[in-house]
Amino acid sequence: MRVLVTGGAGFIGSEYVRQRFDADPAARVTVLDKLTYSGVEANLASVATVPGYTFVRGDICDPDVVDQVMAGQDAVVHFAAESHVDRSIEGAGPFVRTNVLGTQVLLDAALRHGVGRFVQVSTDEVYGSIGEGSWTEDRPLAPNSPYSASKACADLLALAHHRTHGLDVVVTRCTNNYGPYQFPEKVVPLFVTRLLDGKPVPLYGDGRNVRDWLHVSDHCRGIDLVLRGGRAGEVYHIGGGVELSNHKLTGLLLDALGADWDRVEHVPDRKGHDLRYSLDDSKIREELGYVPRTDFTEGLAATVAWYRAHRSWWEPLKERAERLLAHREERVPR
Ligand code: NAD
Ligand code: TDX
Repeated sequence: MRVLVTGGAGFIGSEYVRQRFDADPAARVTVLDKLTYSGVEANLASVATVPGYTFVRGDICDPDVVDQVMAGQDAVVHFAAESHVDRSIEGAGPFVRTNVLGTQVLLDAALRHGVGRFVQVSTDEVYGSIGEGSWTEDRPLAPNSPYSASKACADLLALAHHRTHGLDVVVTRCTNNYGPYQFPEKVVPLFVTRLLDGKPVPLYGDGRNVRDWLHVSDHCRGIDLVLRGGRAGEVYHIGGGVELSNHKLTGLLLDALGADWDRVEHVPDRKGHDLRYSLDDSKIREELGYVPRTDFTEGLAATVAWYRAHRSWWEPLKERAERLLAHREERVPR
């Protein structure tokens, strides 16, 4: 199967590509990535010389580039996106452009080239926030941030291409990922790298917001199951089954780094901050045999150890990651 992976130089996309070549060294994968601030070509260094691997630097919003790379592909796994909620609050433009327009450009090209399957990688955030219980795949979308609104829009466009044109589309929606190679703006790598640098960590609001944590390798195995066995036109949830408040997560990270609560700065809350996300993922478990394999305690310890051992990976990215933080600090004096 020839697969086009968009956003393959990012956190989750690069794990997917590495995993695919680990499973099948003869795999054929083309990565299309613009290398925005969060794209790091070195994330794919371990596969760079594999014969079936091709890297194309390009924008998913560019119809000419997309047309060229789409030719001859059997499937698309679409990760490319603007992915950080806080950045979408600062400005929604790039989110609408890449997440909505870019997805439409890809869908149109996939249709034109008769691509056999299109996997739209999405998020639990499209449902909004849930106080109790868990969302099933048929729940209405009610996104709250510009990021999640743009992802919801992309999901609907993808499903519309299935219903209108018969394009073989499947949508995956997952919970919060953690693991190696995550850009140090998201809460786990931001807190770990700041603690390693002896700096304070900014905990938003009262820290009671809850997220469900999914190891990136389990997420990518789930995506691959959906690529191969999911039913066209369907949505599949991929969960981690580990719900933690941000306060609890912060405590675990402080313990892992041997730091105390005096390193935590209680900062003003994120605007429109969703209280809790929770997915019911029994559909993928029952239909496709998905089971997350990574124990959270072990996965988090391994992730902390990875950041400890890979300072040369994250240090050059910190300036890009923290520019937003610095900008916010200027606006909201503490
Ligand atoms: P990331 O920010 O680490 O990676 C995004 C990648 O997309 C980067 O390599 C970037 O260069 C590329 N990209 C951005 N705009 C592009 C464009 N216009 N053209 C081509 N490439 C472009 O993000 P991630 O955390 O790896 O997320 C991947 C996908 O998974 C996204 O679609 C995101 O919405 C979704 N997702 C992420 C999480 C999470 O916890 N990280 C959870 C649920 C869903
Ligand atoms: O500095 C911080 N302090 C803090 O308290 C940051 C960056 C975050 N937080 C809180 C906000 C959230 O409740 O931690 C929680 C997790 O925040 P993020 O890492 O920014 O993730 P989240 O907003 O939950 O979104 C993530 O999961 C769903 C990804 O970034 C999305 O791409 C994905 O769709």
